[in-house]
Amino acid sequence: MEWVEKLLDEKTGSAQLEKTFIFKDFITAWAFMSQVALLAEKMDHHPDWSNNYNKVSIRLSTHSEANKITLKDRELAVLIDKIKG
Ligand code: H2B
Repeated sequence: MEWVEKLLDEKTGSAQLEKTFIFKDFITAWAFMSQVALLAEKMDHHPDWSNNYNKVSIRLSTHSEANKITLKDRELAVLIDKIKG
């Protein structure tokens, strides 16, 4: 599955990139989240995300740009995909 661009508000144009990653178990999902967390901190760009056992759902947008999708979100998305492998 690819990243999906979801429009959140037609008036403001706020939107987010969304993707759900599925792993074999919780500990593998958590290892992935740990790597993404370190990357996000390095980039000063952090995901909104949730975890349910072996599933990690990630949403990316740029708060300082009216919660729109920017190059920073797209760059983080590419690097997250690389971590997933
Ligand atoms: N993460 C995301 N996803 N979007 C942002 O606009 C953002 C962030 N801004 N992480 C950063 C931190 C900002 O809040 C700090 C103050 O630099």
